[in-house]
Amino acid sequence: MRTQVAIIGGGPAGLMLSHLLHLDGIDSIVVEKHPREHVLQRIRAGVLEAGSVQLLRDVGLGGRMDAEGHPHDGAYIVWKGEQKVLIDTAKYTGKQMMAYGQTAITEDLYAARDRDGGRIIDDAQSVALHDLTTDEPFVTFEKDRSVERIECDFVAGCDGFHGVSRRCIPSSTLVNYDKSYPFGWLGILSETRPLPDIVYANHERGFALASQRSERMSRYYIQCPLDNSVEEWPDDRFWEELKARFPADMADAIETGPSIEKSIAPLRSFVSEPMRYGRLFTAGDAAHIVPPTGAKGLNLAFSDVWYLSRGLIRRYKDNKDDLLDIYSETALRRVWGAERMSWYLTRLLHLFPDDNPFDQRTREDELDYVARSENAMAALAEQYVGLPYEM
Ligand code: RFL
Ligand code: PHB
Repeated sequence: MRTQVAIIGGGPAGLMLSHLLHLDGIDSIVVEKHPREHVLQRIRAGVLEAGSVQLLRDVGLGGRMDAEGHPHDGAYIVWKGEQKVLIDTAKYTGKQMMAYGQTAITEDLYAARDRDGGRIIDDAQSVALHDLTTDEPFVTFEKDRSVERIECDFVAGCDGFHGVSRRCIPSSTLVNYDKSYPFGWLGILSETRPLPDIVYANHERGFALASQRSERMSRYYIQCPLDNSVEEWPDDRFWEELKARFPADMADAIETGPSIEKSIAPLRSFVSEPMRYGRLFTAGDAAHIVPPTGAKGLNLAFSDVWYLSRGLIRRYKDNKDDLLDIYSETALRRVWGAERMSWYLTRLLHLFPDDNPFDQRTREDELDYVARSENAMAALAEQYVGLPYEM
C-alpha cells in the first residue's frame, strides 16, 4: 500500500488528523490496533474547550454535537461541604464549554471517514515503524495472518500513551517528564438524570466530580486509593461515598441507579519532548498525558493534530517545511500550559495521602481566595476554557 501520511492509532487524534488532511486533498491511512467496536465502547472524556467545539464545527462535524451536547457557561467548584463558585468562562472569556462525550465524537469521526472513503485498518497487530530518518519511511503490521506494508512520506504517531510510535524515538533524543499521583479516579456511568452543571468537589474525604453525557446519562467520579479494585466498590458504596463529598443540597439532588460502566483510572502527568523524529510526528496521548482534573487530554489531542495538519498541508501545497519544523515547539507550548493547569487543579482539589491538616487548610484558603478575587478567577477561567490556538 502507498499513502502520503500513515497515521498510527484510530483514536480522536488519528481520526481527526485523517479528516483534516482529507479536507485539503491529502491522502492518509489509519492503522488501529483494536477492532472498531472496542475503540467505540471506551468511555473517556466528556468536556470540550471552546477551541475544540469551534474546530468540530469548522470541519463539518458540529451537527450532532450542537444537537445533543450540553453547552455550559463553565464548571462549579464546591468545598468545605458548603462553599460554591462558578469558573465562569462565559463571563471572563466570552466563551462556553460543551459537555459532549468522546465516545460520540469518535463515532462522528468514524462516520465522516467512512462517508468520505477514508482507509482505516483496524485489528492491526505488531505495528512497526521503519526508516523514519529517511525520505522513504514505511509501516508494517499483521492483519489476518499476513504481513502488510504501507509506504508513505510521513508517519503520524497518534497511538496513545501505550503505543509504539514514541518508543521509536531513540532515548538519546527524547526528554521525558513524568509525575504520578498517589490515587486514581473511580468513574461510573449511569442512566440517571445528571446534575444540571459540571461540579468539582474538594472534600476532606477526597475529590469527587459530577459530570454528564446526555439528559439521561450521568458520569460521576470519586478519588480512590490506587490499589482499590472495582469489585470493592459496589454501586451502593459508590453512591454513598459520592454523596458524602458534595454539599447536602447537591447530594440530595443526585439521582442514583445501577451503574452501566465502572472503572478506575490512574492519574499521571507526562510529557515527551520533542514531538518529532525525522519523518515521525507524535500527537495527543502518544506524546503527553494530563490528569483528567482539567479536562484537557482530548482537547490537546485536537490542538496537536490541528497544528500538524497545518504543517503537512503547507508542505504539500507550498512545498515548504517551515510549519512542520516548528510543529513540536508550537504544540508543546499549549501542552505545557495544560500540563501546569491540570497539575494545579489536581493539587488544589485532591486529598494527598501524606497531607496534614495544614495542607487541607491552605487548599481551602486558596479556594476561598479564587472565589473572592476577580483576578484569580479570570486567570482560572481563561485556562479552563482553553488557551487559543496560535495561528
Ligand atoms: P487514544 O484515545 O488513546 O487513542 C489512541 C489509539 O491508538 C491505538 N493504539 C495503536 N494503534 C496501532 N498500533 C499500536 N501499537 C497502538 N497502540 C495503541 C489505541 O487502540 C487507540 O485507539 O489517544 P488520542 O487519540 O491521543 O486521544 C487522547 C484522549 O483519548 C485522552 O486524552 C482523553 O480521553 C483524556 N480525558 C479527557 N480529556 C478531555 O479533554 N476532557 C475530559 O473531560 C477528559 N476526561 C480523560 C477523561 C481520560 C480518562 N481516562 C480513562 C484516561 C476522563 C478519563 C477517566
Ligand atoms: C467527564 O465528563 O468525563 C469529565 C468531566 C470533567 C473532567 C474530567 C472528565 O475534568
